[in-house]
Amino acid sequence: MQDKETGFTSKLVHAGSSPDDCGSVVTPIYQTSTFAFESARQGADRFAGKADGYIYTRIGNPTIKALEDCVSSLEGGAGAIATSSGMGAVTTAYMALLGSGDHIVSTASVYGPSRTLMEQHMSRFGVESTYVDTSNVANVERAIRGNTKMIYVETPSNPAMQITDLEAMAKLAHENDAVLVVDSTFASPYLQRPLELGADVVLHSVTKFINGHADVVGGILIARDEELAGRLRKMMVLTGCNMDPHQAYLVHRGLKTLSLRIERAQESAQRIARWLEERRDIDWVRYIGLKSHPQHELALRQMSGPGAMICFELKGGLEAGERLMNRVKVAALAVSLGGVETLIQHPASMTHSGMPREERLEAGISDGLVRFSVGIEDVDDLLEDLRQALDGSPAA
Ligand code: LCS
Repeated sequence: MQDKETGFTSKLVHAGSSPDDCGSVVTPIYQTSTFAFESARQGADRFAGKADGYIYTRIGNPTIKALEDCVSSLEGGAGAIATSSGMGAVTTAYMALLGSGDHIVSTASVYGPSRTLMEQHMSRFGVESTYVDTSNVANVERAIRGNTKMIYVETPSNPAMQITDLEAMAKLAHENDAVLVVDSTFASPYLQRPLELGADVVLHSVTKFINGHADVVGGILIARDEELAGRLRKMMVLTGCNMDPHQAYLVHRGLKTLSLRIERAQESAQRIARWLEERRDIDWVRYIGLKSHPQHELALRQMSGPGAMICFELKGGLEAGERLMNRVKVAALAVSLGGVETLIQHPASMTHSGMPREERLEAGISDGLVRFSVGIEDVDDLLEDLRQALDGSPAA
């Protein structure tokens, strides 16, 4: 069956894999650094791009390719490039598509290191940047300059759950001869496919929902067309931030259950968010699936579901949040997200502690904001865990 004819979950299971000579139904781990040529001519032709075939694992490897082909098919891209980490994907996108004198407009509340890399390091190579609240299209319009070459958005954003209108961003980018790059980590391809909405490049930290089992760090870029995919691959190969075959095998294995995992976690997240919203000791809850989310409608127009990420603040602010985080027993107090296990963390002192406080507040990350990544445990256990942590007493 052709990939195009199958549904999303069938693609998850089958796309990219083809039985090897032994008939193995999963792509084996080609744990090799290099591939022998049949002749000097064949080696030369592969280097010259005149013949297909593998050369060296930093350039390409069958286990890595199986994962790349699967994710590219899920996103509807022309090609995907797996990287050592999500930050490897961010670095590759910046370095491949920007140069000295270019300008980028980006989401103020992007994952902290994506912004730090741009403002503190790409700037040393002459790349200019403006960070705005991209959930308001007019802010982006105002920030665009003659030398703007990239609009880089993260939607939903980490951890503030701000939503950026991808169709509007694609239109703005293309009217200004810029590319639209979307960090879609929080949604995964199951809930959001930015290329279908006009984006040029999508990237993921596969550490999160795509792998889903908290045992691998990795990243991936997916390009709209082959020319872009080629530029991104060349940069990945030169910077050396390739994925490893064993890493690729684990990510591909985890990926196969993406839709099942998200469906389960999302159903629980919806219940937990509603439960939190009703409690008097919670100041506010932000979850895309709640009508109280300021961009509930836009989110559900460009995403097929609200996902598994919730953020909230307790009335007692950070102190109360710390008490909650120290008391949970089922949820783990840990950074990262998107895995089968529920995780809780405090962005202001953990994932986003590298951001100046003023920038953090502007990005919607208040001092007391707690981020909750819902896993696939029994929802009643998660609710009871939160209840005992908030009330500080066992159930009567
Ligand atoms: N993009 C987003 C939206 C992320 O959340 C992260 C990591 C990255 C890129 C970078 O990916 P990595 O290199 O870690 O694979 N976010 C993390 C977080 O929220 N907690 O720990 C890591």
